[in-house]
Amino acid sequence: MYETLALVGATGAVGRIVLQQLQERKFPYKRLKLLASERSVGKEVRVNGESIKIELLAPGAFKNIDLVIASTPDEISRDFAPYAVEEGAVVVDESGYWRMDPTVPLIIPEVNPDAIDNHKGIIASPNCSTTQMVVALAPLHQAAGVKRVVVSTYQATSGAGLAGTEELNDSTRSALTGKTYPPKTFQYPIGFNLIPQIGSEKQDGYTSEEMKMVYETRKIMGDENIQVCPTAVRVPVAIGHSESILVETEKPLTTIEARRLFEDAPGITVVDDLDNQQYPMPRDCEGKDDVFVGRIRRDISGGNGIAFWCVSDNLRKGAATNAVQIAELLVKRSAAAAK
Ligand code: 11C
Repeated sequence: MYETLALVGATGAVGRIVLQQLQERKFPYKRLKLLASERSVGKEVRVNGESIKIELLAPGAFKNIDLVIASTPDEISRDFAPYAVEEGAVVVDESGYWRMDPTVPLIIPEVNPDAIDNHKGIIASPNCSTTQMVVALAPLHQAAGVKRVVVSTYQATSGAGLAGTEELNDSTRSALTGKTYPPKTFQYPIGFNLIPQIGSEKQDGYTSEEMKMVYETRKIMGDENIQVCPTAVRVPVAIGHSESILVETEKPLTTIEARRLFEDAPGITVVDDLDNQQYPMPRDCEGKDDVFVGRIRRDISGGNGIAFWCVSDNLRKGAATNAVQIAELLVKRSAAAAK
């Protein structure tokens, strides 16, 4: 049923990985169309040994397309997704535009796969910093009920696309050669620096990136009572978001219980042996699809709290991998329904 596929945004930081993932995971499509804005039309992209020309993203482009995976800025998604659905396609969207729309399921396949059945043509994939946190919180929530989360993120520059990574390189090079660097993508030079602002001011002194972590977490976990206090920070790392998370649960959890819950959960790899200096780091997680959890310990400040450290490749599980997993889930569900 999902045999003809369109990818919107194939040349972006995430789109490139979606293409790789479709091949690596042997996604069962018969025909692939690549769509983009005028700037990229006519460029050729090699997929599975075949050269595919990028076509224009415009009304009419989705006729005879079953499934779309899209990695575009919010405004592009706002404009094209409705006509893609009208033309008969199901859209798996990685932008932020549709995520909080009550008619659009927001899906992490390991966490809330059943919510996909309510889709009306658009399915949203969460923000990268939300995805890795919620994959890690889900098993704790199921066992002990998550009440409150305090999270600080250490987010890679590739979260801002190819331009973010270029800016990390240029700004680091400038700093090393004593030159001044005028930032273009970030608010300040990111080389040898940290920037405690991702996105713009949204509410009560929290940024748009931070508020995504609040609202998307509640929607995916299906619990409006979960309280999240986030601080999102950009760090001079190219790939791999890291998060320091303190979670307070309804029922108490020991460190051993929490570690076992993480170990048994799908999509999580535990790397946790402080004595032997084993914990997840972005360099080790780059190119991998799991969410990595370590430094698991009880909250010594009191209450039913577990503190841990969580790292994931923001371009993979944070974006491309989750979107391709959503597409796989659709294929699986439609095959099961056809039986
Ligand atoms: C960042 N998390 O690291 C952002 C990028 O809503 O999908 C992804 C933004 C989004 O800058």
